[in-house]
Amino acid sequence: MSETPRVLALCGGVGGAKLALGLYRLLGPALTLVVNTGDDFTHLGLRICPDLDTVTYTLADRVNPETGWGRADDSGRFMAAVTELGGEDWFFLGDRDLALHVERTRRLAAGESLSAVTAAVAAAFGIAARVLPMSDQPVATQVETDTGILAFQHYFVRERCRPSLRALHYQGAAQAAPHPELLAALADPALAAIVICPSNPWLSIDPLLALPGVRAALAAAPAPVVAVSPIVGGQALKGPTAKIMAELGLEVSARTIAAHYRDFLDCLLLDCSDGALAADLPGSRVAATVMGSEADKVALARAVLEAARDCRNRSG
Ligand code: FO1
Repeated sequence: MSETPRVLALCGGVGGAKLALGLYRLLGPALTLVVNTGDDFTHLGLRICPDLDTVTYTLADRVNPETGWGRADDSGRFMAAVTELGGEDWFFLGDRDLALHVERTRRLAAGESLSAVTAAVAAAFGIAARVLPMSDQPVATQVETDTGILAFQHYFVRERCRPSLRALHYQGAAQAAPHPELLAALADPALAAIVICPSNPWLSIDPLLALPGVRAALAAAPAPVVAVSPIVGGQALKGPTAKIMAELGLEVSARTIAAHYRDFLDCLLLDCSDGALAADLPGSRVAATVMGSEADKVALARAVLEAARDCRNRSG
């Protein structure tokens, strides 16, 4: 029996994790996920890695289905006690979720790498795919706004993305080493596909692309690069993507996503509602990209893998 060819996917939090789950259902251990850590921060003395946790909880069937982040069946007794003490309660940490932050903080303080901690958590939850932080060194996304520079979670959660965004900075990215397995996978001639999940390109994918050598390695990768547009029918399904694009002076369109990834992109999957754009975007194709049900996630994952196979066949 032939082995399932390996696939690498780059992803952020909630939106990206949906496609990650679809890919995982089809590929199991043949999937490697490299996850944005630009949103990570230290809060209440704990190291919090929201995108890694969202992906991990999603693959482990433990994610809160209402929010898409945090744990299912969680409670808020710790948070209520923080509020009672007049503490910082703007970032919700569920009681069961808290265990992961405490355990990660303890292991990091004992000298373990973020990769090792992430792998241990994935193993404890029975996840067969590789889940990797983009780097073991800290990178902190900073948001330059009309009211000053804000740390990512202060902008995203505390200020609910209200300040107008002017620019993004990925502090520490130039000094951080990309995860060695990311560079190895990008150079692997046997890799079947590189998938860019429908995460926010500026908030979730650009921190990864800011790591030394990643853009060049993507451009030189033997495997086809397939991205799924997070813009559907000229709008973001959820989250601040459309607002951010408008504030950066960009057209809110899948066309802008294609332009953003043009250095390395082989195929952009557009939603059916954006089918009219396909004629202007060479290499693009149309799929149902709105992922309500698990069947939708698997169907989109299948469309992504088919697109990659067609790219490989075309290039010989
Ligand atoms: N998002 C919110 O909008 N409000 C929260 O209080 C919040 C808490 C939180 C706790 C743990 C975690 O893993 C994620 C959490 N998120 C929360 C989501 C997170 O801020 C964002 O979704 C990502 O950083 C963006 O991808």
